Amino acid sequence: MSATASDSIMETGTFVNCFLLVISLVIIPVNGGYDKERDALLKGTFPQDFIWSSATAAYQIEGAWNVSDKGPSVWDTLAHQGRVYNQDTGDVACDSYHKYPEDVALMKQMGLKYYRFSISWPRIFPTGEQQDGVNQDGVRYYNALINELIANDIQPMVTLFHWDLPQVLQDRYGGFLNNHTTNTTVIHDLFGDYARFCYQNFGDRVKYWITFNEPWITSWLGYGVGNFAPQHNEPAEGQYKAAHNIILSHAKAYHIYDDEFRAAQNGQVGITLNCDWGTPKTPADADAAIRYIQFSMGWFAHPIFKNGDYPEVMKTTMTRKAQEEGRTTSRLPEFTPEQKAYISGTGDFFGLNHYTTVEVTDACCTPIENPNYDTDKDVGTGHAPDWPRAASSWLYVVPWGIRNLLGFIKEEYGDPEIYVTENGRSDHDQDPAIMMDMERICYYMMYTNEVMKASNMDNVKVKAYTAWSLLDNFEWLSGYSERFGLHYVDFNDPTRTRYPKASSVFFKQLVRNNGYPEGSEFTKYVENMWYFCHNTTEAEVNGYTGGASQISSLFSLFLAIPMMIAYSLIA
Ligand code: GBH
Repeated sequence: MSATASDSIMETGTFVNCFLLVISLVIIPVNGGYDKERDALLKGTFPQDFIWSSATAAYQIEGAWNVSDKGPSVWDTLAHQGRVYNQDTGDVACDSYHKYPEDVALMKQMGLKYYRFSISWPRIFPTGEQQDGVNQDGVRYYNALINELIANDIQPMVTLFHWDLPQVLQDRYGGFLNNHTTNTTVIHDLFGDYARFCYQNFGDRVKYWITFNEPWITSWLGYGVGNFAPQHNEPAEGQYKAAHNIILSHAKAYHIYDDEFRAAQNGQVGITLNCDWGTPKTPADADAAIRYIQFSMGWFAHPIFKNGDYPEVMKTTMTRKAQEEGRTTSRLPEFTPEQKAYISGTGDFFGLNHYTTVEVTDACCTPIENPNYDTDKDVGTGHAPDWPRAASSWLYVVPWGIRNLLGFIKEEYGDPEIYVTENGRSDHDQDPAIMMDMERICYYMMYTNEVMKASNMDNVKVKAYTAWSLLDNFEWLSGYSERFGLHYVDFNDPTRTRYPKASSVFFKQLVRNNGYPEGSEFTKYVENMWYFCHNTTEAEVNGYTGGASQISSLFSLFLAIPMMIAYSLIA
């Protein structure tokens, strides 16, 4: 198979279509749950200027962890301590530091006009502080990547912080734990300086900036639980202090753009928040479901997009907890009135990373021995038995969840412009590799259709959809064992050759059609696939789990062969 995917799989795939239709009708689905009305295919297209993109992050793809003067990040440290599955590290990853022209070529091949990537702070400032020196090779690298994108008519969308904090900042200042209650916190200024440097050097060509990717992760997993870098374990308070600092650092970076660059560069600055949709298990759990969302997305979105302050339910809950715990002050810090004014309205767009849905139950008022963010919420989370699963343990496939979440954001935050900055599905790293990644095709098909429903039926201002990820890459604590890519990367191959998966061909057609227009060949293909996509599990398609039945393996064989034929015709 060569690394060039042609356009024609959908057009030549009639045989495959018929075959799939027959298969779907013959095999009785084990995992049903198809709701005829809710899950029906919507035909139509996205608005004309809709942004189709794919995403990556520096530590997950770049490699070159110590070339030139790059400083170590907290993730280099964690990985080098052997804390990742299989002792994997991001030392080489996809080697995109050297192979970025190939990455750009893959996007070009897919017809993508936008690319979301992140800049590694310690690759620019090795210690995190400009006064200690700038790594010019790092600046050259991002300039070269950006120029290559522009030359190929692909707009860069840049994340300033995707978790790879300079290790030196953690050591010197405690990273995002630094002095969280004062107004002169060093970390805010340092993040501001870093943002300013990026605007100065890249802002003539970069028009979309994302300050932080998923501050929830950095706060809770990085400074609360401590299983993610920088591995600070303080589950009662660490996450609240870190989040407080991150929100203020975000606001600083926003204001710097506003005050010093917006007039000349005319770009946009937002933040990307992750949120699972929380659906109440019973009607009695409705409040709990809202609380779940307010404690995750609202924690950051409420201050930034609403009124400069934490959600009311978070504040009252934490005040009550303080009383129960015999504390004089809440573990949730307070913003001063000046800070509230400074934070409020600091998002030109609302970046959303969404993958999955949880079923929420009210777990109110259980006694607390070791207070922590998980029990603070007074909720329990689970999953309905008929939700299909991806390779990542937390990823259940519930397409309608994203439509609900988009509607919630519209209502709650005053109808902001929403950029879906990540959405996608993982496969296991298995042999033979999953190249005919039907489950991923189904995922993108179903989720983008729900996004289109939000846009066209619910009038949510969704401006962008971004697939995670362009490439298989370093999946944090899971290392290379979970693959999210539209392109396969062989991590045992020193040249890190990229191979398009079937999903990249599907996605290309989706982009070209800008949705699911009535009457197109592509939409006919999708119609034929629709039922199949809503009624299979990973086990049935890939025969992966130990308990896979005869039917499952037969099924995967019958599915794989015609797909392989169709695919090899175009390779
Ligand atoms: C995103 O996070 C990241 O931005 C991206 O870098 C990553 O590669 C991608 O998703 C895929 O994971 O079971 O308690 O450990 C996704 C949001 C939320 C998913 C936390 C994993 C782990 C919950 N993540 N979740 S836990």
